[in-house]
Amino acid sequence: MQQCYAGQTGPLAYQLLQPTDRMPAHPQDENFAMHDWLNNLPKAELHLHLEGSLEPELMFRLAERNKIALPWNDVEALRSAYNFGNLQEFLDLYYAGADVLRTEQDFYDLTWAYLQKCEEQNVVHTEPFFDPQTHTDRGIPFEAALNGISAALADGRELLGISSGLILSFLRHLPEEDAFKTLEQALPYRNAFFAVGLDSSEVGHPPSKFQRVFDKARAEGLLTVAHAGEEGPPEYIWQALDLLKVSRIDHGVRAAEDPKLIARLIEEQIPLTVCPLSNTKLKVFADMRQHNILDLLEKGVKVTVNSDDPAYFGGYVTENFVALHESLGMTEEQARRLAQNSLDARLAY
Ligand code: ES4
Ligand code: ZN
Repeated sequence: MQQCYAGQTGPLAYQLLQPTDRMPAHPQDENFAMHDWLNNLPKAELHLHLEGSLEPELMFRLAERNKIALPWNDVEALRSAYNFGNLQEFLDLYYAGADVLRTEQDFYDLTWAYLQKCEEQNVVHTEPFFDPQTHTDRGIPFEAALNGISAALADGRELLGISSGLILSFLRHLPEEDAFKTLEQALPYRNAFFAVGLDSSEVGHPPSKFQRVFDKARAEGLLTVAHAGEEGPPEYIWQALDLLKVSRIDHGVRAAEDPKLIARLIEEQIPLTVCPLSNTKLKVFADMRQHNILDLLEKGVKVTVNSDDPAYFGGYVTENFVALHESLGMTEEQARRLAQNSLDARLAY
């Protein structure tokens, strides 16, 4: 019999809604705010770190449950620490926060909370990342993380009608050898994920460092994706395409500096999973008004809108769409194209 993970606020208490029940109303209806229209637009999320969806409230609850002392007094003190000058400053806090995740139930609760957000925002399909090394390096069994996450994704499919596929992501600041060990550890559960990815500190850790482990993953029938061109140069995007043979680029906004690369992304319709709020919170762009996502869209690049680490960056997918509307004047027609791109760029079914 399947173990019951959900508590009082779990799936059984949750009202079932099919995505098709909530097709968008038209924004010309005066009473219908753009926020609601964007929220109701059916969309897929293709760039989301489950560890980055750990909201401060849940972090404190899990710390209490696992008898862990946090270095912040309360949720407000923690939230006020969310001021980042760059990617590394964020990653330091993100790894510290992930320390409250200890048991299979913790990983279930984390994933279930994220899926409830998807349901609220009409995210009908999601392809989240998780970072096994963030947990195994702290002595947490690989199976605790994978089983908790997989059980929640299965409940999301069954109870919320949200389809999904999991991406196992390697930490690029660690040696390739460690990524090999992680892949070996994961292969007995080959059916629990469909792709491997590459994340963490980008600059100084080019995709070429992971060519052999990605070769091995592809030989096992896994698809590949990689973070590239977030803080790193366009060269890292070329490497992700040519050496790691990725199906999508995560972030990729620095491709704009290389016209030949842009031509290739358009020609081959390679999706970019862009994360606008993340990019401004981590100072990839100084201000949302400088973000290049709509320029890329109008050039014909297959860009999508994603939340990356929503608990840390100020919002989920809807809030990212709203920011593009408010700061860049994204139109209804552009929003539809961005949402359609996300559905077209799905890799897992
Ligand atoms: C990440 Cl924004 C970002 N970049 C690279 N690695 C990450 N892991 C979680 N968020
Ligand atoms: Zn990311």
